[in-house]
Amino acid sequence: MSEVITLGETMVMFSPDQNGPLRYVQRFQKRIAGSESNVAIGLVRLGHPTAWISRIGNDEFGEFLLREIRGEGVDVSMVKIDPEAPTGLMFKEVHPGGETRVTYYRKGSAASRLSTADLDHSYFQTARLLHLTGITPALSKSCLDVIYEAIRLARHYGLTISFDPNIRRKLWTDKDAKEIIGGLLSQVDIIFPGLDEAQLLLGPEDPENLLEKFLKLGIHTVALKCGLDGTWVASNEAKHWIPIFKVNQCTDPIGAGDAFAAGFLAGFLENRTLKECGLLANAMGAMAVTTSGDFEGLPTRSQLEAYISNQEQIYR
Ligand code: KDG
Repeated sequence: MSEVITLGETMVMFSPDQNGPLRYVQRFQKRIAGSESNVAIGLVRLGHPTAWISRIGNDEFGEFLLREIRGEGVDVSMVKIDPEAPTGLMFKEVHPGGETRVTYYRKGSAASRLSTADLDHSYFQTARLLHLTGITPALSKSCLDVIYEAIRLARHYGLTISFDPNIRRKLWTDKDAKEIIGGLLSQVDIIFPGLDEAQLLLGPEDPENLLEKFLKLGIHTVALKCGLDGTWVASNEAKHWIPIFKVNQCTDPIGAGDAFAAGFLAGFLENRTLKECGLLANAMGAMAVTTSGDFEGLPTRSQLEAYISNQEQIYR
């Protein structure tokens, strides 16, 4: 049985083979993109059995993404095929200077029709941790209900709940994100906000005040990602600042946050100290950006350990 359960939408992602407006692009690479399945793959590579719950359409794109995620060793036995809706798609557009924009074709997708009936209680009985993101509640009303029900089941069966706000401005307004995610905060145990997300949720404060505010809400562990300024990790017992690892070339930043979450959660599941969890998370994030694609750069355990012992951290 899986140690971790996660749920959400994964799309087929088309990545252009040249920069510039998509109207001029002739060729794309076909990959997959989904925050929660990225975390699942990251955890499996580090040795933590993980299940991913979702829906796919009854189409070739659904078959493709399921085969990819299953091929990475994630338990996909709870994924349902929805004959009435397509698998969601996403296109990347890379602008000069490397800025990446995304266009979604996911409204009404199979995964946006995820329902509380898709949650198998027997999985919650045996798992240790539930990982959720703020993408799922933005997809539809039924997805929001799934989030509430998953939290209820996790509480009932004693699972730790981790949450990455992952605020996607193409999916909802800041006001809705603040209201819905804000309402979930007191239900989660571990949170991985970026600094901008934390400020949107709790106000324009500095990192240390934000840590305090999250802890006051009853969240027991906070890992606040401050980009090149490193990561702050805090619990009621400890607080540390962890520098980032030096990255010589950032090939593709998308997926770094998911890698970070996978590293941190692996440390948590292994009862590592807060500081060690933060270090694993930063190393995973740094490794992920060196490769194209959301999850392709995620390391195995031995690759992660070798990376940490050989790399330089940036203290200023
Ligand atoms: O975290 C990476 C994700 O943003 C990407 O894979 C696509 O899940 C995705 C989303 O909904 O934006």
